[in-house]
Amino acid sequence: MGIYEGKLDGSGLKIAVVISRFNGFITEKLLQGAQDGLVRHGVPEANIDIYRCPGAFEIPAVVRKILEKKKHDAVICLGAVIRGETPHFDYVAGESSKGVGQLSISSPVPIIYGILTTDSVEQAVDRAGGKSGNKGYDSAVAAIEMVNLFKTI
Ligand code: INI
Repeated sequence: MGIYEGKLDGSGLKIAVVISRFNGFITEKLLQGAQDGLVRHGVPEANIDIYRCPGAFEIPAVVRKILEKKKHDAVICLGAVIRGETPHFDYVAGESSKGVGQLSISSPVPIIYGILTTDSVEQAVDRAGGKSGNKGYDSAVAAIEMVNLFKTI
């Protein structure tokens, strides 16, 4: 019997972060959390590459280009899709999660889904450094764990 799990040691890892500008007052907080989580777990600041794109819809395409370059140990996706009065929410949230999900299954390196999909601005604020923590920080920790888990498989 073997039990395999990833250590939370980010030393030497090279991480790509894809962040969308839409709802930037939320996504910038997620980015701060992600940078904090990476650096606190040993990822050198110089090894973090940040890629900005317009909205969550564009995130999967950026991830695909990053994967082609084979330069990173993991890719973290950060975005905020907040439900409005229009059905746009469902399309954007659906396409971004489907796109990132599909890439993640076939990717040789872990891809982390740190895209908030919330019913209200308040719920997004809660998850971007508010009372429910910071999903960016959580995504950083998940990325490091997954990279190290992959190494054991
Ligand atoms: N993009 C988001 O990241 N979050 C949203 O809440 C959002 N809403 O609600 O419209 C959003 N739309 C823009 C979309 O991601 C694309 O950038 C745009 O459609 C251009 O392709």
